[in-house]
Amino acid sequence: MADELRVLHAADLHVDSPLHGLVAYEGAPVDELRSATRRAMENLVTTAIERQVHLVLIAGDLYDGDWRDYNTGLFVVARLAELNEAGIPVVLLYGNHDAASSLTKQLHLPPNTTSLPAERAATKTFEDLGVAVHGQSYATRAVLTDLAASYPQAEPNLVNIGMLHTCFTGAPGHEPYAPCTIDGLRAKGYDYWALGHVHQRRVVETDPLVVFPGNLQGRHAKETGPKGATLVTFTDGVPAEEALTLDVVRWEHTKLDLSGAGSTDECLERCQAQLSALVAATGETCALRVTLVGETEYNRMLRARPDWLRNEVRAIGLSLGGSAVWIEKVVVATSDSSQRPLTGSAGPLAEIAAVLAELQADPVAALERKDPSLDLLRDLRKDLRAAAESEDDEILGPEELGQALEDAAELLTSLLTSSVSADED
Ligand SMILES: [Mn+2]
Repeated sequence: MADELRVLHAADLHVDSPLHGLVAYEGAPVDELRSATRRAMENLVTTAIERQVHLVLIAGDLYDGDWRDYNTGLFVVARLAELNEAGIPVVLLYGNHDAASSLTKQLHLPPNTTSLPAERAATKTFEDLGVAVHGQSYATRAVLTDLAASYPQAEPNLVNIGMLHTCFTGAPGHEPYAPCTIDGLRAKGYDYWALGHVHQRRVVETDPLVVFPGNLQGRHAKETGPKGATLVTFTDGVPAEEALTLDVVRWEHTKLDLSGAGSTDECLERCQAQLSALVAATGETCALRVTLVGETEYNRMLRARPDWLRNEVRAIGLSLGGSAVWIEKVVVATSDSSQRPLTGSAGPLAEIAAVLAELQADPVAALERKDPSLDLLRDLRKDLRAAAESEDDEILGPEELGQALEDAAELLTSLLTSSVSADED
């Protein structure tokens, strides 16, 4: 057994995943965004070779789903072949996204790569490294049993690693895929658990060490912050983990403070200064959701022309130079305390205010019962329209829907109150 054993643990590569919400506009780094999952896998391979790791583990959802064509498979084979060339073995298993039942196309993998079977838990032993890797793939998309329960006990005198694609103990609103418990994992006597499925990096437990490395590359606006893999170094059999950042496009949400801005130009100058600082700090291609905040008398103007504002912010992104910036969305959350609220007034405005309040009280229910009042707001807000048509709860959850509704209500309010003011003048 080597004195020091280095294992690179990745999961949820989702190679060739479509990037949700990718709107192409002139100058946007669309190619960089589209190829991000592939470039991140290239980083994984380069890093494995540079850090001279002994073993690479991929804990499920290597693919996003069925391949559009064989090129997805060929890309992955070519990357695994580079590791083969470098003498680095790979053990992988398939998860809910790339379960055997979901993939209609298959290719044989290079000889360094072992894919763990879906029928039963299996063990791949590397005598030269002194390592036993245990795990099981998903046979179907929805595996709801505790797979780990049938994993074998640790093999004596070896470093034992368990690989598992799992929701762990579960989270509200998520399917309970291959749930497990920390006691169940501990009972196997392994030295390290290489988990996959949860896209947020998380060290679940330190004794034994249990880690979700998170996904290798963020794929949409909910997957913010640095992404990558976990390097596990075993010294005399004792593991220590180190998070490696390997993504090529960084998703971020940023708040730009426009408090007290005295003109629309000043609003834009403030955006420019704050975005430029952020992009310099990130140092790579950014996919940004920009939220404008603060108390400004230009609140109404900012809200009234969303299309103009979005493109002004895109233009700022393009003019920053250096790293490429793609503006995913511009959210206006500014306020103006001098603005007259709708509530309290009598007549049609008060009625509209009441309808809005009802919708906002439970936006999800309003959406489900296809409340006719939503139609008006949908015409005002593209994302609200998209929410009504989308079934993908990953993209627009109750929180985002509430926000979209709030924005639409604000916009409607400002449109209505400005026209009323104009009539009064
Ligand atoms: Mn998964």
